[in-house]
Amino acid sequence: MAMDRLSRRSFMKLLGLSTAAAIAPSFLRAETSDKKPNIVLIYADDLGFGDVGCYGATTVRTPNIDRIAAEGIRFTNAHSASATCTPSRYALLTGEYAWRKKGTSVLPGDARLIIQPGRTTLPSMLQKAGFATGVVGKWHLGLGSGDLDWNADIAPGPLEIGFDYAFILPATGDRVPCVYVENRRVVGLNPADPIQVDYGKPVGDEPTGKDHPELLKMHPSHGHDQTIVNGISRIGYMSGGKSARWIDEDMADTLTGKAKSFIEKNQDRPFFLYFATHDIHVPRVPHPRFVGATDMGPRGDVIAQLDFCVGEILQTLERLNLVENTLLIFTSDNGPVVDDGYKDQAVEKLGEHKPSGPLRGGKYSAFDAGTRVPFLVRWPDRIKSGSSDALVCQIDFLASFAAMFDRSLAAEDAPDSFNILPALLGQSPAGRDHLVEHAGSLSVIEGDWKYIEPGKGAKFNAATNTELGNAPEPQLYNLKTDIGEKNNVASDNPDKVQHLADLLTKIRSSPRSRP
Ligand code: NG6
Ligand code: CA
Repeated sequence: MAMDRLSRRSFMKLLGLSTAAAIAPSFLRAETSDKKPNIVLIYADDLGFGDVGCYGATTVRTPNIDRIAAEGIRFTNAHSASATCTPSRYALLTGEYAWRKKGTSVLPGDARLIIQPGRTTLPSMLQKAGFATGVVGKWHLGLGSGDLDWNADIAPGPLEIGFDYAFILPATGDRVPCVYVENRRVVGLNPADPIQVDYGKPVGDEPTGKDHPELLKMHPSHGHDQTIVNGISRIGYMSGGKSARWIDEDMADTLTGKAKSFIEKNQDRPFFLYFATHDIHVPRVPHPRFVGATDMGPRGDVIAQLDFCVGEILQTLERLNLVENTLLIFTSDNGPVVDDGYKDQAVEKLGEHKPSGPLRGGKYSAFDAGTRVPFLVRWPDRIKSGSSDALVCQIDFLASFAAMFDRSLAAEDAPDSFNILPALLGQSPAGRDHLVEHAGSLSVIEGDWKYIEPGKGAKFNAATNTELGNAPEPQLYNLKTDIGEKNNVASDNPDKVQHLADLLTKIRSSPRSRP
């Protein structure tokens, strides 16, 4: 007889057992593994391949993240779909390469929603499969349909594309409006002090970082000199909403608290939580208890803070006996950057730490550190721990989970999402056979080879100190023998170059790459 979670819990109580998952009799465990797992996706921001202990970092301790690696699968060739935030998140939720759609690059905080309500998304598919769906944290996919009034209902947004619950930062920590939106409303807004937002010209009489640097507790190194909120100047102008403005120092705790309550509220049914942390994006403003947690200044300290927040999620799952049947994913939206626009000592205090590990480039870059990111999957009921070098991408979650829950996809759905479930669950060493990476130039990886198409973009960004990977000539790297992309072997392998250039042309000229 099928037993739902509630009755299973009551049954365990009757037996006088509290930690059901750990010590459940075998007939109950077998029953558990036939159930839909919960899915928790922890999506860090700007966390690099080398930024955490389980990928080689030694100057910051990340015991909680490392624990997921030890108990799950640590992927070494896993990618975000793009080297910046908005396009990665667009692809993650829609299963479509963002470069196919105009208007999907890094968005201002007053952009309209770029995902069409009604289309199949990762959360809408899971919602139809019976999951409670929630997003907590950074959104950065636009809100409303143009000329948004922040003082009224904010829609369309997450609730219109498949989430039952949302507690979000509209864009990024460094972009106005600096307020949280819960479902369709700004949290804590006083109607007598309405919010106005503008990305073109100043609004109200709020001081800016440009005119009043003496008011700043953290100074910009590039950009970020418009409205000052909480002593930090941002991108964009806002006025009003004083009672609703966030305090950066409290953001990690606020978001983690909301993520934990979502898990608690939905513990008795399958749930999907997309927990998109603000850490370790700029401005890096850890809570005072993490200040000095590392010797690397704020960038290191917010890694420690991120790890603490991950620990809170792990503990919540443990407390609620949800560990065994929760598929937990930890990854990042793009690669690392050291100076991303604030003078926060990240450069001066970096020391021996290598945010990109052995890879070349970082955030914004066509070189592999742009998209190759930490990627861990843990599901004690079904997955044996280990590591995998399968080629996988976050864009694949939609097709993979659709397959897992027997949801069929229409031809136009998730056009670039592959079912890589066997790789995700550690049952197969093979993931995708190819992947298009997106930064300035497009690249394509197939097997050991990576081709970066010729492009007119700059080779180097001095402000962020990033090798962008663009070049006027074709680039070809053998990632197996040259993971650092040091030797362009295009001229020695013209056939390979031609083959990969043709593959890229084919993918680009057809509306989908999914089989
Ligand atoms: C850049 C910002 C950077 C960051 C990035 C988006 C400046 C000078 N730089 O334009 O600080 O906000 O956009 O980051 O303004 S992302 O992770 O959301 O893609
Ligand atoms: Ca990012």
